[in-house]
Amino acid sequence: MKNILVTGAAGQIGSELIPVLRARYGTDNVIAGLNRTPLSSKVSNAGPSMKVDITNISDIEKAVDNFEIDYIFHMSTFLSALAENNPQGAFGVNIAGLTNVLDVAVDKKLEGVMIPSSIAVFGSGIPTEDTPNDVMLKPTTLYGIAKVYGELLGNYYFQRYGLDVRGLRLPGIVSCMDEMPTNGTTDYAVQIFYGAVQDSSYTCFLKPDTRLPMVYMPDAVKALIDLAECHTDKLVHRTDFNVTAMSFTPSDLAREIRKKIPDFVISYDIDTLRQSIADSWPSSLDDSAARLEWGWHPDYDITSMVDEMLSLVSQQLNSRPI
Ligand code: AKB
Repeated sequence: MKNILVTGAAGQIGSELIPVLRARYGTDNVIAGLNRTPLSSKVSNAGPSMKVDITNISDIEKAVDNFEIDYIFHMSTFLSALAENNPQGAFGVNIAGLTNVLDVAVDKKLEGVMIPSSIAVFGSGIPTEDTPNDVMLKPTTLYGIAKVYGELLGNYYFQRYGLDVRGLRLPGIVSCMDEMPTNGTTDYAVQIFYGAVQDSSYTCFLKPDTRLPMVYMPDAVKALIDLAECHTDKLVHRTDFNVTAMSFTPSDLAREIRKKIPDFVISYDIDTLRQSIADSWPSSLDDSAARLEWGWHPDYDITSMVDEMLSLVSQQLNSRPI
């Protein structure tokens, strides 16, 4: 990888991935591709950026030509609840846009593309605890269907055109940032920290016992880069690695936060759409394929993640020190 384009640069993951890639590959060699949302200052002040609407193939072609791109981290996506609320938009970005990215990568003979998948690929008829990597995929959400399409199309472009497409199934991602996730099902696990630091309280839209797999952002960024950089000979899977670091419920997370903020109170006001999406996803994942094939191992568990999140959010909000 010499010159890298990151699509979805203004999003939850893109805005955290870019500074790490720039530190590794050089500021001028990592191009922030964004569409509507403005870039966070961390990204915009530091290096090149360009408007890339992935539903418009010529935007992707121009970015690749102008910056002599040889690798794309394709991070733009409509998250789960947003996709249910705006199916046309989700078709455009998550299916047509993804296909555009892969088509440009083949035409311009790029070295490779990273396309993150999600725990949303899973649906009914499989174990929900330690869900294995290789099971039947029957998602019930548009977002999940599009992610299965991405995994399969990525494998197909590898077999058919030799394009090195890789991807992993990210769980919910906890992060402290300028950019909040936009209408995902696991967003509560970010919002809760802002409620805890600001008001010692949070109203959660999922039920107290909804257990989902999760990862802290520095580990998610590490996973994306490690998978992109690992030697291809090591890979048996390509676009569909389960990846996880922890599994918890809203009530587990509240208990952990209470260790640092004893008066923290959680209440519940259930969002039926997001609850039904969460209920269709696994509670925990078996990520042994990722561990075996490219050495995945998370650095953070729930306790170290909560400690760091509370102190970062508190610094960010310039509020009481935790
Ligand atoms: C969402 O909640 O939609 C995402 C995901 C798990 O893919 N964070």
